[in-house]
Amino acid sequence: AAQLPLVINTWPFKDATQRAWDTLHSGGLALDAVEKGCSQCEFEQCDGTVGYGGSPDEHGETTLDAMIMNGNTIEVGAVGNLRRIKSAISVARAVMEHSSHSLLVGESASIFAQNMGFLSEDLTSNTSLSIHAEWLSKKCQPNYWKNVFPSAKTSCGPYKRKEGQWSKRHRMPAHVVDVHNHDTIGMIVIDKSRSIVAGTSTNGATHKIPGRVGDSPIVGAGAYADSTAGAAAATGMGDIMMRFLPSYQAVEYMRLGMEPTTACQKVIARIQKYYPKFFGAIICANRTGGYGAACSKCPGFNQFHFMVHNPSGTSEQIVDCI
Ligand code: SD4
Repeated sequence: AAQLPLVINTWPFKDATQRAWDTLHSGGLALDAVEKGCSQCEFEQCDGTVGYGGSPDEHGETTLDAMIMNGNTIEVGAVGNLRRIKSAISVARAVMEHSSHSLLVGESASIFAQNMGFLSEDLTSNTSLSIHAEWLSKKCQPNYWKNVFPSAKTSCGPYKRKEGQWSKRHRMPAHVVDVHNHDTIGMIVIDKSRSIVAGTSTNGATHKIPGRVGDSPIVGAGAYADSTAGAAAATGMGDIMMRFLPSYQAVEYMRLGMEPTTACQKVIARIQKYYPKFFGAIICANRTGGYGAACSKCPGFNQFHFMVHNPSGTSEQIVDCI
């Protein structure tokens, strides 16, 4: 049976779940719980795909995408392509609370963060440097995109790009989000007062073209929250998923009375109509604390793991992909 409060997040990022739960337990609001939970992953560099030191872009730089949405007020703060600042979710919250804007990007977002007192630091690590160096040393990358875009040619690194020419194939990043290179933290928290907050944090897609912003900081794509209906958060191939506003869609399905699991499945099925082998998953929670998840089956990905914490305890849950 549905119970409140509820913390649910993508992937088995247990410490993030615990941190969010502890935040609620010590009197924090849903907003604080989502911020602290996602911060925990940024700090731990969950799977190398959240926080600093992972997913280097074509130039070897790690940049971060994050958002937070308050489902009571429908306020949002987000950052895309954030440079040199480790705590992306907290900067997103600062955008929400200390500006009248919803999304800041790139160097300007970093300057905003610095002005707000966030520490400016190098986001590269030995790991991200070696991922980048290895990629540069290879002539052509294994083309995961073939599964998604059957017509795609082998995609190669930036050295193959002719100056000033942006052919169709070069619009695809050489090697981006796949099952071995996944993991945005997406988190939904419902506190005792039934406030619903959703958030995301990620370092995006490996070897992305500098300037690429994924789905995670896009309202309705990476996450959505409306305390009168529910919330959702997505993970996977952001370049594809953001075209469907999956989180918004899932919340709207729940508003119409659909069960969370069904809402998640319908969203995944819609994307599959256009991209049958895309890699992605979504988690959903309705306003009473019911929750669900769904994922898209693709090579190497049959099951999706996510975390749940409510008054009955904490558990890692597994859903079979459709
Ligand atoms: C992105 N959605 O930037 C993110 C990455 C991700 O699981 O979630 N991977 O596309």
